[in-house]
This record gives sequence, C-alpha cells and structure tokens, in this order.
Amino acid sequence: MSDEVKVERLAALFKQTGAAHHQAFLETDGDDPEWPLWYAEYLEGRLTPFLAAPLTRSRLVFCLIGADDEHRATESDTPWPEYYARRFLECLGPADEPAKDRLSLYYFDGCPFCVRVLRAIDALGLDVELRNIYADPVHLAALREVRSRTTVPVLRITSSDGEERWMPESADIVRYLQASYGQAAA
Ligand SMILES: N[C@@H](CCC(=O)N[C@@H](CS)C(=O)NCC(=O)O)C(=O)O
Repeated sequence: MSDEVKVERLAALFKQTGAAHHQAFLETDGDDPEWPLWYAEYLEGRLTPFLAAPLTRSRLVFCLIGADDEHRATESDTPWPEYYARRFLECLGPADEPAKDRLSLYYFDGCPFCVRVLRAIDALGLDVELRNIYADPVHLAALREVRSRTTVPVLRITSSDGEERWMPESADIVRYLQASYGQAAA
C-alpha cells in the first residue's frame, strides 16, 4: 500500500470521527470544549490497524491536541482530517503491512483452463509470476517433480515463512484467488 493510500484511509477515519462527534453533539452544533476526550475514546481501537503501535487514550488526546494546534497555527489549506492523518503517520509510523503470499502460476499458452485463471488474475489485478512450462524446462521439471504429472494450471502459493502449497484445478484456483484477494476479502 502506498504512503498516499495510507494517508487517505486514515484521513477517512478522522473524517468519520468528526461526523460521529457532530452527531453526538447536535444540540450544540458540534461545539464541545472536551472534544479530544471524545475523539480519543472513539478512535482508541479504530486507530490500531493504521499505526505502528497502539496508543494509550491519554497519548491520543495529546496527539489530537498537538495536531489541532498545529493545523490552526500554520493556517494550512489542507483539510483537517488529511492534516491529522499525515501528522499521526509521521510522528507514530504506519502499521506494518501483513506479509503477503508469493504466487506463481504454472501454465502454457493455448490451454483454456489456464486462460480461465489468467483472466481472474487480471480482473483482480494480482502480482503473480507466470511460469510457462513449455517455455522453460525448469518449470516443467519442477511441476513434474512435485505433482508427478504435467497438467496445468497449477498455482504455487509460498507463504512468508516459506511454506508451499501447490493448487491444481482451475475452478479451485479461481475460487481461492477471489476469496483471498477479491473485494469480499478486503
Ligand atoms: N480440470 C482441470 C483440467 C486441466 C487440463 O485438462 N489441463 C490441460 C491443458 S488445458 C493439460 O494440462 N493437459 C496436459 C496434461 O494433463 O499433462 C482444470 O480445470 O484445471
């Protein structure tokens, strides 16, 4: 995930917090001199996925006041949710991204079952290493060694700890990719 996407997502959370606070203080049209306390309670658990380490509520109050003071003092044109998001990410660091599986597809050109999988990879915008078994004898040999056959497509899934899974059957592969990387998985 790029830095700008991280800022965007965190800014959306701050914006949502502002809206929820306004809703809670409708009677005073959002006016609440103790707003950092309310924000901190609302944000405490919700911020965890965005930042390198969880914040205590009191530190959160401190950071919110700091961001607000700075935003006012600099008279920045940046909308406050984005300003806060940048400041929080700069001061506290973004959360580590979860380690991703590495994917390789064993296939060959002109194989209709492979095309089905290739289309799903394209539609999901996935980064998959394509291993044409008839273009590179090393890939053919690896497939034969592990599977004792050369039927393709086969998806090799290597997790961050090095564990490997070899998944045959185009329908199973497409289902797996959609479940792991489709919108419902996000
Ligand atoms: N049911 C399998 C069929 C796969 C299949 O028949 N693949 C053909 C190519 S389209 C193949 O690899 N044939 C050569 C072989 O089995 O060695 C799937 O949906 O993935």
